[in-house]
Amino acid sequence: MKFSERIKALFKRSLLSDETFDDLTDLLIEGDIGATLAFSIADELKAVCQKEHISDTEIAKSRLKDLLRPYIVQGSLALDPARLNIVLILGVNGVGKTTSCAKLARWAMLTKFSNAPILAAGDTFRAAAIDQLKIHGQRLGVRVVAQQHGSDPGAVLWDAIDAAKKAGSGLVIADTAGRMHTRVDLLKELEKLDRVVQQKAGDVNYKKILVLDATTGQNAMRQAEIFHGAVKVDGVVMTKYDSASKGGMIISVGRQFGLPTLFLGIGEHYEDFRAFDADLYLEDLIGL
Ligand SMILES: Nc1nc2c(ncn2[C@@H]2O[C@H](COP(=O)(O)OP(=O)(O)OP(=O)(O)O)[C@@H](O)[C@H]2O)c(=O)[nH]1
Ligand SMILES: [Mg+2]
Repeated sequence: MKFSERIKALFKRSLLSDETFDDLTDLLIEGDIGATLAFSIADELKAVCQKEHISDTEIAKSRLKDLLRPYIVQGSLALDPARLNIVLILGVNGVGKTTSCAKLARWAMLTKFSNAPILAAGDTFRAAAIDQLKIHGQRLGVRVVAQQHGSDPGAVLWDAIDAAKKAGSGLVIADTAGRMHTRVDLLKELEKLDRVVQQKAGDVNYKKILVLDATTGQNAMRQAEIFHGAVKVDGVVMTKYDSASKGGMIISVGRQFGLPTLFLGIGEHYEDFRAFDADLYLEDLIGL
């Protein structure tokens, strides 16, 4: 059952008993909002309900929403129309990085931020990755800058930045290889790539987006900690929100690391991509 449906079911009980609040704690923990926050939110809600003599479960649910809202960090990508924007897409294997690159390129065209974004095939590690991005580029009518399999991702990025400057394109979206957050060598490589962009790119608006898969739950916390620790991430895309029964982990990530959520991936198609809206997310989560 979806998280929101379970919250709904919980509040369908006619009585707000101690058990209700205990069950709420469990449910919030299972929903990945983090144990500490789950306990404190359930306690606060109980206190509010007692103080205000709330017995109506709908009102209690709405108070729950009020209590959770401050913990949801919404952000925007903050692209700069006056400069070249470079967006580096990062994350562990298979979370949806390449798909998100393509979705983001489409989003940039749709919102008229850029009619000619450039995709950089920075995943030179996995054999099929370059072709995968090229196929997206063809479908979307977006130029893809790539080198051979096995080449240096920094060099690919540098090519893409060069091409964007020459073409007057305002936006480079760079795919990167999936790397497990437990592999120190791969993280070092990412730090190097980050330095290359910072040193070589000049006056650009440089953003790093971490892709987190909603179905991985609390493991996302560790991923955020390590990637953010390595290269200072600007925000998060939560993918596969459509296949997750919950999605509370962005609340923990926002609370723990101050990382805003920028977009939600809600399916496999290009259009299954939304700028993150904290209020809508909360309504969906709590099931209002
Ligand atoms: N349901 C759903 N599937 C998604 C979403 N985003 C990506 N996917 C799927 O997840 C799978 C992996 O996506 P990729 O974009 O290749 O992931 P990646 O992070 O680039 O993978 P690696 O390059 O191997 O690390 C594909 O089957 C995508 O269609 C999403 O928001 N919802
Ligand atoms: Mg990929």
